[in-house]
Amino acid sequence: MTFLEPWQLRAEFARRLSELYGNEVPAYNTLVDVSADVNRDFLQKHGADAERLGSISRVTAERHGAIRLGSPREMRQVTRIFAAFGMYPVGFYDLRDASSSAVPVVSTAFRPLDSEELARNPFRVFTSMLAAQDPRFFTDELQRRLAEFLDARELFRQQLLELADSATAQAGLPTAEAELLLDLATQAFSLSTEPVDYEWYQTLEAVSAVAADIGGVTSTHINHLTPRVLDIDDLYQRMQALGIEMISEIQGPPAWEGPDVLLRQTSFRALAETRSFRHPDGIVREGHLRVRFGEVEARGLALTPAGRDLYDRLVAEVDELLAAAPGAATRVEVAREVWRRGLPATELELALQGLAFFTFQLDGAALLAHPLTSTVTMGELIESGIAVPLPIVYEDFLPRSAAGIFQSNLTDQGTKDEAQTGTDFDIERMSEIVGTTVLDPNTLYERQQQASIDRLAAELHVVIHADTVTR
Ligand code: OOG
Ligand code: NI
Repeated sequence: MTFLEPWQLRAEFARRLSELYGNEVPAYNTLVDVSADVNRDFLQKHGADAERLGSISRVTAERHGAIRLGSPREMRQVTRIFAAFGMYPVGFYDLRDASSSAVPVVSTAFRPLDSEELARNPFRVFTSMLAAQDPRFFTDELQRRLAEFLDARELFRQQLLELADSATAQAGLPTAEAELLLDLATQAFSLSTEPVDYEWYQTLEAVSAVAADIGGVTSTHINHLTPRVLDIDDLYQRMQALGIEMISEIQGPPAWEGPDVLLRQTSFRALAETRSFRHPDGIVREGHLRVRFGEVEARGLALTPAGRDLYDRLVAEVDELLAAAPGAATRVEVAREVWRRGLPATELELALQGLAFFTFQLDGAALLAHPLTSTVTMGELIESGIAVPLPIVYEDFLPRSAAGIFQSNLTDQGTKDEAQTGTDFDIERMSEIVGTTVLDPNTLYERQQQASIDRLAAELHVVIHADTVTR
């Protein structure tokens, strides 16, 4: 291979980060091994059906990473680096109000956009930026000190940024340069051995452990790297059987008989890692930090805006029921009941009600049995079996789960002054920050679904009219 295309660079980047993180956090390797076992057993049990939401080769290599940066300048730089790997910002997540602990960050996720690119390697990185000017978390004085500290540090070397730009411009790089890009990019996310300023770290930690993890050190690092499994309940049980303490429950939708939607995630608690600290007396001593953990995820169907509204209503109903009868049942038990009442039990029903995104495959035998008129609706094509819906997998994140993941690893609530008004952030503001349009995930899923409907219409020589499915 003399030239590496973006997807090849991306796959190799993910592989190297995985190797790096496995050396830094050995428990991650256990998680990856158990995930591989779970996936192999699931495939054996379910055959081809197991691959409905992604080929086994994709799922086996699939990871998401999480990183945390300090400023718009750093966000713009990382955007340039990820572009070299064919990863672009998708979605906006505001985690500042999503949990009761102080999590002063706003986030986006960098990922491939096209289904072909995702199929080749779906590596994505959940990227958070410290909301360093939010007065609910940081006093004026602290804001000033933070800005000074963040302005002075350099997370990404000039050479790395220039190589990344060159890879973006050429849609890839010749081997020798690719090698250098990959080295520098991987290195930029390794845990630094440089002593941490003890007093400064403590000052930030009093506000939020997340703020200290981001703004208390002069470099960045991977917070976690997450493999994907086809059966997260099985994974959870196997990890516990190995004596690894998991967080108390699986985040996101409950386990139930119907289709898996969106994203389910769980993690083991952050492990104590040795770090060196420079104390006010000038002496460097060893200490421990618990910030990095292991997470695992299972992905389900992407929901349409209507489906997502329904999902959000169901989640709110679960909250209400739990609040009305605290301790009577676990969140997961309550959610399962609410799901059974509220969510269609089959993929076909989700498709007919326009609640999830699909691509469509033509069934020739069904077509022979049902002669078509020149105009039809998607609903008619699905009901007659002519259009077979194939689920589109959810490629993004959930703010509440993300906040739950952050929170489950905080031992201290931190502080938040609710009397202050928070700084405004939204997807447009995030676009300005990263220097390129942050895409709305729904636009991407809709585009993929519509392209499939257009192909079907062309194959069938019919006009497909809008109905629930297509709206
Ligand atoms: C990111 C937490 C969010 C997910 O999978 O939802 C996340 C972080 O802890 O930095 O990774
Ligand atoms: Ni994560």
